[in-house]
Amino acid sequence: MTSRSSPRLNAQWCRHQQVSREADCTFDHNFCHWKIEDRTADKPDSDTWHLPRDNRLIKDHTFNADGGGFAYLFSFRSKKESRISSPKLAENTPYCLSFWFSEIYEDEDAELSIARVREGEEEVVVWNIKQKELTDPPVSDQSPKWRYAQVLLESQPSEYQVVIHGKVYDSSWALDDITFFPDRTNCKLLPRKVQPVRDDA
Ligand SMILES: [Ca+2]
Repeated sequence: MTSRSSPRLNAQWCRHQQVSREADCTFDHNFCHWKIEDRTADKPDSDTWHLPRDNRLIKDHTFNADGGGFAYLFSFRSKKESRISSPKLAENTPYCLSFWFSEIYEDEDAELSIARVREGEEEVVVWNIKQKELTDPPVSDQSPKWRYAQVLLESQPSEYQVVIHGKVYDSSWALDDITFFPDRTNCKLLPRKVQPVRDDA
């Protein structure tokens, strides 16, 4: 599994692999180990990130298949926000977080961001994009596109979580194929329009 000779390092390496696998998600059956933060008993699924049923606007990214398999947040002329949080990520490990996202319908107010969170500490936004900044290719009501994104999560001194925060007014965000690559530091910030990065690690 690894050529590292120290048993302690081997154990640490295996744990990092395990926690990153737990945080990976293709959304094909459920949210894996991710949690919808704002789900409440009296709130229908459609008010939060959810798995769409019979969505014909965009195909799932994993299999290019109709009928779901991605996380989806939409709103029709009302401000809506929803967050999903990852399982705990290991300390002392840099991760390259990669995922695919798409926007459906033009919406000046739509925004998507990723923050590093740890209990008792202020959240740190590490990736953020407004829909109006997506120009390559431009947003199209007729043919939404999956866009590749990645961001380096610097090594942290203690466990933490990642939160994906979607905001919409008159559109949708779709998310798919979240993958954490432990110890990969060659991890260019994508897409290029992403801002701001305030990771102070
Ligand atoms: Ca999928």
